[in-house]
Amino acid sequence: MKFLKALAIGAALALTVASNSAFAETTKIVLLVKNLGNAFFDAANRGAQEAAKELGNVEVIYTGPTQATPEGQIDIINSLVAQGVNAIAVSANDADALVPALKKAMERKITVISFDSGVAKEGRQMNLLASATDLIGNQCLKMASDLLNNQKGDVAILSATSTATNQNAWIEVMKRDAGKYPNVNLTTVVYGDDKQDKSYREAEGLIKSNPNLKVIIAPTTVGIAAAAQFVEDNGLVGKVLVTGLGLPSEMIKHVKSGAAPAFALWNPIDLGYAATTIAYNLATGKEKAKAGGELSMGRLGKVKLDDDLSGPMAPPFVFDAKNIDEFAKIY
Ligand code: RAM
Repeated sequence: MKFLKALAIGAALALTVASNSAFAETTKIVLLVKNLGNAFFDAANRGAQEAAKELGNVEVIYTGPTQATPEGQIDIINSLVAQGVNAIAVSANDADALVPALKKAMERKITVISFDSGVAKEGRQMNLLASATDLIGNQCLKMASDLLNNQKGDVAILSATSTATNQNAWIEVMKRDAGKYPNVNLTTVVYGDDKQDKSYREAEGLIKSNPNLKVIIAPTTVGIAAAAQFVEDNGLVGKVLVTGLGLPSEMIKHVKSGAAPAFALWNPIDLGYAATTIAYNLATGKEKAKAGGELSMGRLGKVKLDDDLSGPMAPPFVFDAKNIDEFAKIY
């Protein structure tokens, strides 16, 4: 009898220990970025690691392909599904191509969200936008218009990859709203694939093929720095001006040289922090993504979701000679 009682107590104890340890299990959240070697995503990872520390018992796995291709991301998603993780937060190289692999992940109870560059609705539980798409597109047009200084001029776009969800959405807005900035004559769009060398050569191509080109808008941190470098290397400062979306730490020298007097961005550290916090809350069942609902972004407040289950963070912020020293130290 005594023995049986001891056995029962032992079993009960084992159960408690098991359920406690299951509760204390580490939540594995993957930050799957467009490509590695991009300082913008390295900054987002800093925010993701900060969120992991704050949440406790969270491991953030920072990964991505070496080239910004959907194929590279699909291979990684498939291996993450096989290995078993709790959540994937992806910045997509293609809105649709990733959907089948991500659907498989969700069938295996892996939480999937997109951030920065979105996935189509059926391939994720929510999409975190750095900023409202209309605001970003119009900010780029306004900076180009201001740089033209009341003169009419040709303006070309140097983008990232041709399938990037975020850049394509911003370019669509720029094409739609260019008429609101009458001195901006939008000419062409080229793609540097978020590679420094290809972006540099594409900037060269734009300038050589159009002697009247006045401004290059590069809505990518890789493209804008490469274009400004080309302008500087070829003594074209003042003749062709560069603007778009850049990382202050990479752009400080180009602001100082005058190649890129003003550009915009949001805080990439906050973006990674928010994506990780949202992924954690969804993966642990603390929150659910609903159209018209809100999700917590920890120290950053809440994001409101639209019918597409997408929601924007803060408006873009403009950097120029007045504030670049301060921000280049941070990201
Ligand atoms: C590049 C990437 C990223 C984009 C920034 C502005 O680093 O393309 O997706 O948000 O630029």
